[in-house]
Amino acid sequence: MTKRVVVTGASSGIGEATARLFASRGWDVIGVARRADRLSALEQGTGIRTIVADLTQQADVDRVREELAALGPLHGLVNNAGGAFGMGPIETSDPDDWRRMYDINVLGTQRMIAAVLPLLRDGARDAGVADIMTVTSIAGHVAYEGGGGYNAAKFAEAALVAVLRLELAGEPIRVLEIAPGMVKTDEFSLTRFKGDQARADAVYENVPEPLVAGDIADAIVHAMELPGHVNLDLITIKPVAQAAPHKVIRGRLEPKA
Ligand code: 8X3
Repeated sequence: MTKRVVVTGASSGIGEATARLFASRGWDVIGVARRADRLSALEQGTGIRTIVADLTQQADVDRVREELAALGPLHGLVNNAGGAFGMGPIETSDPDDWRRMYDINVLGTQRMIAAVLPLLRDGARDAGVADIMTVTSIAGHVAYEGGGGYNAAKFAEAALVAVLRLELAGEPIRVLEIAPGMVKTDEFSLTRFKGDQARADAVYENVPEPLVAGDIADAIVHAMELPGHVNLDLITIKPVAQAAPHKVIRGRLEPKA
């Protein structure tokens, strides 16, 4: 049986890598994102279908639900769309950045879950299990200076996942969270620093092997391909060089003499 999965934020980074990996492993994949040009590139040669949508807009999410309902049962939802805007202290943060972060990281995730739960229940009937995987962050679990609105949004998103797991208890639906630490992608830090490439590059400077999008995709697909009774629940994933959001080693990792 071919399983069907929806991946949000599929136009770049973790979402794109996850959509591609699922497709290469035989899943029927629908990628959702705002940028049409990137989504058509994702479709080329992969068999991935895409839907252009902004998950901060309820009308877009309603359209996504209609398009998905026409395809049939759904076996997985990967809530990956999100991001950080700004990294200033709370005292000087822009509330508009906070609002945008809450809107996409928290409300976008809530909207998608609400929209596709009936289809996931069809998938669970069909395959014995269905999955809701949400990509949060270590910033959803550990506060750090400058984390401000991103910490607040990701803590809220992690809380949403925890509540959902309680509310869906009794159904064959796994509620999973993956909380990545430092992942070097083209856009995460560039977006956070509003296009300042030098500041974005400095985040990863001399860090021995930060994670890359493919590492997170591997973990997501692994978790969702495990036998249906096994729930990885909360996956925290960091490069070895990162002990905490605020403790990152630069230079070589070496055993002590
Ligand atoms: C990104 C990880 O450490 O920058 O979600 O908060 S961190």
